[in-house]
Amino acid sequence: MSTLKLYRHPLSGHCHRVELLLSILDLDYESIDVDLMTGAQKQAEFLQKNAFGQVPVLEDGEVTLADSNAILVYLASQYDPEHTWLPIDPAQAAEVQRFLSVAAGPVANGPATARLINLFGAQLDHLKAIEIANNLFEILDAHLAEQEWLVGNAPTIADLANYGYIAHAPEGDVSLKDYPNIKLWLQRIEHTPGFVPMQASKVGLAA
Ligand SMILES: N[C@@H](CCC(=O)N[C@@H](CS)C(=O)NCC(=O)O)C(=O)O
Repeated sequence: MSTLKLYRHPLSGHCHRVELLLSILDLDYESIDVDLMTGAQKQAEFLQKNAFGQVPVLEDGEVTLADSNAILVYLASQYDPEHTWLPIDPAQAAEVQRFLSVAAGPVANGPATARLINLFGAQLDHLKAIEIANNLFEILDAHLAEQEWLVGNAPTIADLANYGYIAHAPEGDVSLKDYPNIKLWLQRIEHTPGFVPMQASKVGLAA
C-alpha cells in the first residue's frame, strides 16, 4: 500500500474530519502542514494539487484528491471493506450525502464562518453566521432527539463531516447550551474508538 499524505492545517475543521476518519480506520499517513497564513496554499506547487488553493488535499499513490467530503467518501470506499462509514444501501448512502451537503452548506456558512471571523479576522458578517448556526442547530437538535447518529443507527462519515465545526462553535461565539441533543451526539463521537480531537484555538471552547 502506498503511503497516504495529508496536506492540512491544524486549526481547520475541514482537515480534522479527514484526520478523524484516517485515525478511526487506523491508516498510516504522513501529515504535511500548509502555512495558510503566508498563503502557501496559493503557490503554484500547491495549486497543482488543488486549483482551489485550499486544504485538505489527500495523496494516495497516483490519486490526488481535494475537498474534505470527497476525501471522506474516497477513504471510506477504499479502506472500509465493511461499508460501516459509508453504507451501500442506496437510501442510507443518499442520507449520508444529504448530511455531507449540510456540512458543506449551513455548517460552513454558520459555525465555521463565525469561528473564521474570530480566529482569523475574516471580513464576513458575524451576526448572519451566528443566525445560520442557530437555525441549523435547532434542526439538528430536533433530529438528534429522535436518533443517536445523523444517519441510521451507527456513526458514518456524515457524523465526522459535521463534528468539528459544531464542536468548536463556541470559538465563533455560538453557544451550544440550548442544544442538549447536539451535545450528547458530540460526546458519542468523542467516545468512538480512534477519535482524535481538533486543536482548540486560544479563543477557547466554553459554553
Ligand atoms: N470545500 C472545501 C473547503 C476547504 C476550506 O475551506 N479550506 C480552508 C481551511 S478550513 C482553506 O484552505 N482556506 C485557505 C484559503 O481559502 O485560502 C473542503 O471541504 O475541503
